[in-house]
Amino acid sequence: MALRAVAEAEAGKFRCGLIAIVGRPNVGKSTLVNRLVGARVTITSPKAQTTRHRVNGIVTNADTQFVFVDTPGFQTKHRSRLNDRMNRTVTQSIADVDAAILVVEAGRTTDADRTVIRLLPAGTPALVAQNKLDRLKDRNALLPQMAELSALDRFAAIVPVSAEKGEGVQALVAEARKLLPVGEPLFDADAITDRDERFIAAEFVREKIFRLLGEEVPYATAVAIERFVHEGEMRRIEATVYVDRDNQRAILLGAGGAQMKALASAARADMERMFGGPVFLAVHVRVRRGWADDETLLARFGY
Ligand SMILES: Nc1nc2c(ncn2[C@@H]2O[C@H](COP(=O)(O)OP(=O)(O)OP(=O)(O)O)[C@@H](O)[C@H]2O)c(=O)[nH]1
Ligand SMILES: [Mg+2]
Repeated sequence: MALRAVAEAEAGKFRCGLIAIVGRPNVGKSTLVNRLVGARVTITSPKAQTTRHRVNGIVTNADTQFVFVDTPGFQTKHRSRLNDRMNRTVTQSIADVDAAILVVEAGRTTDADRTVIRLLPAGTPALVAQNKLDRLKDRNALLPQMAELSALDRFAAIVPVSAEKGEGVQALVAEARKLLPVGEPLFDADAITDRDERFIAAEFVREKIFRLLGEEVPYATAVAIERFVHEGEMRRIEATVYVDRDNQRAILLGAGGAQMKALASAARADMERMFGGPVFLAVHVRVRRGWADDETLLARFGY
């Protein structure tokens, strides 16, 4: 069948597929996934390297199921086994998807972006989202970036968006649909993520650490859920935050435990909203020197 005939025959059919969201750290990949899904399924913060896992955000409508695969920002500096794992998560994620969306910062292409472009498998159709459009004072600044990216002859479309404000996101979704194969849904129509409450609970704690603490401590922490039980309507959750050194433990706790109290209370509020019921949350802090290079601990954190 000629290509046009195939396209026409498939036009009205249900489509479903995985779309990896990739890019350098901090360009807004997770914010975009949350915007696409309409819920906070993956954590975000102003700091680079917030995302450490692959997380699916699922959107189902009358004719399509989109499985958006959030990935860690691709690192160009390898300093630990954790960083190696995060990069491996990116390369593995893009190896088994139907399409990819490269997220760049609107108007600014860097060498780190170019490195990510080289990682995209040749046969995988891809789009570019020029994100943070709301920050651009002059939209003409989009043009040189569009020219550079379209000259690569690699992308089916280049779409300016603001993940934060929502502008352009519907246009991106329309382009993304065109890249998906005809097929039955992989997840239930009401699913928004493939991750369970235990994972989400740990991530909400980690998000608060990234948002509330300075430049050092977030990168020295990992979170494990020790206990997650239902008691009637209530979820009783015990989390342990691992840090690398004693002084980081002190910073995390804060004077009289005030920092930890604020952190746990913000994480608990998010969990209650997401899980739709009361949560009792206890957070402990433990020092484990060198955890980011310790295979056993990394496995325990799911990295
Ligand atoms: N102004 C503006 N800020 C945005 C937009 N999208 C994301 N941000 C901000 O950019 C920062 C990084 O967002 P994330 O979604 O965590 O970025 P990421 O690419 O997932 O980062 P990593 O997981 O660390 O690789 C956050 O402070 C977001 O609020 C946008 O469209 N406009
Ligand atoms: Mg992220």
